[in-house]
Amino acid sequence: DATALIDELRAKLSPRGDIVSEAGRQRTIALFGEALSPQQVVERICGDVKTRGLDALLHYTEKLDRKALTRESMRVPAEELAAAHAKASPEFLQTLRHIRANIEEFQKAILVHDAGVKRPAGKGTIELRQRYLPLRRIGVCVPGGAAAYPSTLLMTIVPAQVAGVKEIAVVVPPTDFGAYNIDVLATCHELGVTEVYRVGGAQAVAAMAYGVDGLPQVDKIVGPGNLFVALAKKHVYGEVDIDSIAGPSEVVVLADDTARADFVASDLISQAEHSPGSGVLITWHEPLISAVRDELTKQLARLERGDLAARSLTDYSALILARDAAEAARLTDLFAPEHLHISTAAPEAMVAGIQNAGAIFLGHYTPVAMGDYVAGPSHVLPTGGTARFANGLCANDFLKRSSLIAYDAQSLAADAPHVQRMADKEGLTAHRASVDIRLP
Ligand code: HSO
Ligand code: ZN
Repeated sequence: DATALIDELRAKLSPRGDIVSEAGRQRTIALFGEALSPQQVVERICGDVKTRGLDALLHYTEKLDRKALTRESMRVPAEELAAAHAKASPEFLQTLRHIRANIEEFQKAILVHDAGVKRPAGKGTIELRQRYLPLRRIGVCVPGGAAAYPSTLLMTIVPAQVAGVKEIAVVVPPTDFGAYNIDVLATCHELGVTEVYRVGGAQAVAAMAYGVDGLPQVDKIVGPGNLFVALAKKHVYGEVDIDSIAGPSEVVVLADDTARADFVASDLISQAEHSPGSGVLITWHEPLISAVRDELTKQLARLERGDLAARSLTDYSALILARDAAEAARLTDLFAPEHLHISTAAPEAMVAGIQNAGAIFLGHYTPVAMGDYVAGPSHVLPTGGTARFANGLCANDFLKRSSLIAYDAQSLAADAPHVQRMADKEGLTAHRASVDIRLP
């Protein structure tokens, strides 16, 4: 039964911090002298960074990432960023600029602006306004374990810059796919980011949340990461703001009889390639199921990361036959995917019936990769079923708002009776007195 299958997939895909794996047992015993769950590991690391600061950050970087760094060497020197940029090919730089311009265009278009009302009251006026200002300083997590992600730099930093954020710190693990990756460093330089730190994991999140010597505290932490990064962001939330708790990448492909099996298979594999990642096909056109299954086998065999994608597809994926389009939409809402690809003849008509999806890709010629890399909306999106209530990252997430309220003597007098009555109800006499004292 499809509903049960989706529940089961959801359970497998949500980041779980309470499970102690055998590998985890061994590693945590070596590090902490006892077996701990990922959740407990994160609590230890964050607590330690909070109290011991830089020493703890460097200690965990050495133990977990096998890199002995210092206050100075944990920060990528400006010359190294410039050198990486100088070595970048003209084509790569052109692509970075093209993508940056696309993201800027879209994020500017959706940026919210100050708004308010002028309300006449008695012989006076009440002026109300909502004012938006950029956050002062943010921290960006960039993964560096399984692959290098210059695209994630673009998809987090450009929206922040559009919002007007001036100080941006990037943390990226000290790995070949991370802070020693020339494309990652070149992208930082191209975006004008000068603060890049060779730290990752829960310790990097904690350092940015609490601030340590050499890495000042930020106001908000964004960007994806592994389970430890996700749990650490959840842990420090409240001390700083965070974007969301990111889990494995997911796509649901909704397909009708106009969908090509080879296209659909390529879409499922592309998110599974993130490893772990999930690809779910939901169709009401029965022949597509076996056609896609055959295509998956064919395409996986010739892919570079085919074995990784294949493992994800066996563990986290499904090909689901729905009764009709309406049931397909209902199952999609239940799964609440990070990405939804509507591969049907009239995708716009289907969109109207779907409530829960982080990003929606319309039509046969809009694979998720277009959004992952080039289109303009951020690829940092709600996963794990959180699309039920959470949103993809955008420029507005880097703004904070204050409400501005202004009365004059006349409008104060006009509204005074309402304050008096409410203050009396609540028994807060000083509130009332602060109005009474201003009345003629
Ligand atoms: N699909 C990923 C983003 C990404 N894809 C980065 C390629 N590079 C999460 O939405
Ligand atoms: Zn992707």
